[in-house]
Amino acid sequence: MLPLTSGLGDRRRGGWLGVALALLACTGTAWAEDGYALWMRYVPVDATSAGGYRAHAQEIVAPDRTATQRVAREELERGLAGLLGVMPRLRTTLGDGGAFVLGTPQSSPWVAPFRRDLQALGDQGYLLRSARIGERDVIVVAARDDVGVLYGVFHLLRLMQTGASLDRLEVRESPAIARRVLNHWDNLDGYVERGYAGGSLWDWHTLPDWQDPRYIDYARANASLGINGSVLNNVNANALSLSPDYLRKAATLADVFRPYGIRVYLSARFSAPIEIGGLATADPLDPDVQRWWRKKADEIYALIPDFGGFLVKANSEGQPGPQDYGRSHADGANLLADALAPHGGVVMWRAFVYAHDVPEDRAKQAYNEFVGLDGALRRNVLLQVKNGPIDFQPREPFHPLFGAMPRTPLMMEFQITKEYLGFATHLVYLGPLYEEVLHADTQARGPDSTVATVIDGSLDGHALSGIAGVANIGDDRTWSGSHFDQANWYAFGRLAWNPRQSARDIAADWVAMTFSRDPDVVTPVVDMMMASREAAVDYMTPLGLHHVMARGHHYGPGPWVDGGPRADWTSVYYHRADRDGIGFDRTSHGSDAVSQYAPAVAREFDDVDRVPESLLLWFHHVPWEHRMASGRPLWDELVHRYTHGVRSVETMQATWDRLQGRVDAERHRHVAAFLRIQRNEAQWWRDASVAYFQSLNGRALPAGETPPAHPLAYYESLQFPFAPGDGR
Ligand code: GCW
Repeated sequence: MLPLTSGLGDRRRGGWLGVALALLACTGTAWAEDGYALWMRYVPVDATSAGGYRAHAQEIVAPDRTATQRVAREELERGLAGLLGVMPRLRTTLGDGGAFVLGTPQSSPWVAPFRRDLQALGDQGYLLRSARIGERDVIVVAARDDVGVLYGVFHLLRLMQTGASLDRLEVRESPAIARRVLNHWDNLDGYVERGYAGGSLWDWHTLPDWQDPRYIDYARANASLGINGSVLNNVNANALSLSPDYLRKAATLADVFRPYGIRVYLSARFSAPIEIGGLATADPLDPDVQRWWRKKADEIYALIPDFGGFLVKANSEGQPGPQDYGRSHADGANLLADALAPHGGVVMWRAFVYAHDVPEDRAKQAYNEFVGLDGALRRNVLLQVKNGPIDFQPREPFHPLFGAMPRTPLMMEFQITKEYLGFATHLVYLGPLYEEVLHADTQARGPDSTVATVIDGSLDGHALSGIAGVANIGDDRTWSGSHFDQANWYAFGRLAWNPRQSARDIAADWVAMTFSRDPDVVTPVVDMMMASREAAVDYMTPLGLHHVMARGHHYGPGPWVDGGPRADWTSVYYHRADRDGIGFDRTSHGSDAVSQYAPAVAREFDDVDRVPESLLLWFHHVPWEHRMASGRPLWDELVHRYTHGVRSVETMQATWDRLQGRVDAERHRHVAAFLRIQRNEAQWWRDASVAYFQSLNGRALPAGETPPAHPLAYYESLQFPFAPGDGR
């Protein structure tokens, strides 16, 4: 090991932090494993790997003229201090030891010779290569821009964190999707809608004067995944976010994030010209309104020169919008797009729209509203479409708009926060859900028209592309409210960079970095994660059921939910169960939602014998005796699935128990406690659902199945006025 003091004279910002970390690395993990460090723990690697890595770690040769260049080399320094316990010399010219060489052809003469190798890379892409420069064996982290170098450093650190060899290193990466964005549903009072990880990270009250150091760690974590945008405020927006005071606060966050390649965006309230502009209307065709938005955009860009743009929820769930003035969504989106265009900003207009007064199947409404607007939106508008046609349910078919608007860049909206998947307490790894949707084949232009090819712009030739995840981040020490929910932030980021990756591989990286590289930990934990989403589907909404949770806060089961302001906010609307059968008939004989898909997909979904059983009750209303692939009647299969979901959680508990001693005690205890909550809530879901459906069909439980612990009335009587995250 190099002496800890080596190269200190050449050290600038971040050096002392590195020294402290190196000391910690030498003394082992002396700090508490409370989850704060996320997947960037940088704990010492084993001696064999360390030997190989150290050969390169005598020097970091990197430019330090820009803020991004500095954070790239600081991160590498921090990582090496932790992983290897070494303090490489920081240099701007190549010395005589093994080195990591960072830079772009413009920023570093040592990288300039790789210019041609970089040509095929996209913006923010990077090259990692083991190379010889003169007599020196070096690892090159090269990119066309500074942010690419930063991303390359994080990739290099990941390789070391997961124990990969750096010999014959040749990695080329370019992001598939241009805008990789987190949507925070954070209100200005610090409350996070559908947030289960404490309050908002943004302390609007103390901004802009106080910049919580946590903002930097937030930016580091996102940059480590390639996330390059952050919408700071809730789509149920408050117009004050656009007032001068709040813009100055947002500008400060933008300043903090900028070195990490993260642009700030804001959710814009459509009626802001009235609320903070003093106008009498927000009509998009009104010249005063147009002028107001242009001036607002000018004001924003004067403060935030790289402002990303606006996210808008309009004419949805009570939010104001262009339809309030008899105008279309295109009129509304184009109004904002025209104001932002001179500055290079974009509008992310949400397709999550369903009307109050339309008796149409809710699953069809967004498509009906938007499909006719293809080609009518400005070039700087992205339509942000939820992964499925209803609302972030444990399982939905892909949204029929994907593939149906070839002239419009469609961006994906996933939910990372688990509003419908057990909040923060249930261990549900969302990688398989994201993967299932991204890899689904829309068949829109023939086979291999996957959702991924729609949103990365390749199917229809769009340069503008995007993907958003509704953040699960709050001020909880774990960031995400639980240790395992960090994996969902992580998987979102990795899939946003490359939607073709496998959720399993991503989980394996995450476990190795977050808990342990020991294969006896990685393998069982990855298996547990990979099975977890299906477990939740089974104990909550098996076989294509959806939207059967409790009203309002969505905590726990509520298949009996009926009445209230609108039918499509009830459960009975969606499951349509009665004495004879269950399921929503969306076939050509029913609501005909299937016809919104490309013909090959529509035919499959329309046919009760071909539709995947996992979506059976989404598309079909079938009798309780309907014969399933297992040979069981539907009712028996349904009960079997519910029970199987509970058993799967018990299997997760057993797996986790066996890992005691292999995972640090603090996090082990936390996860074990949450798994107990999940086990009990899985049983609650199963029992309440079985009791309810049995009350309708009067059927006996299949042999061997245990009756629900309580009568139906008990489950119906449960109230949770303080359940977290409720909309307000
Ligand atoms: O899933 C629903 C949530 C609302 C949310 C809405 C939306 C921000 O229950 O809380 O509002 O979706 O996506 O707009």
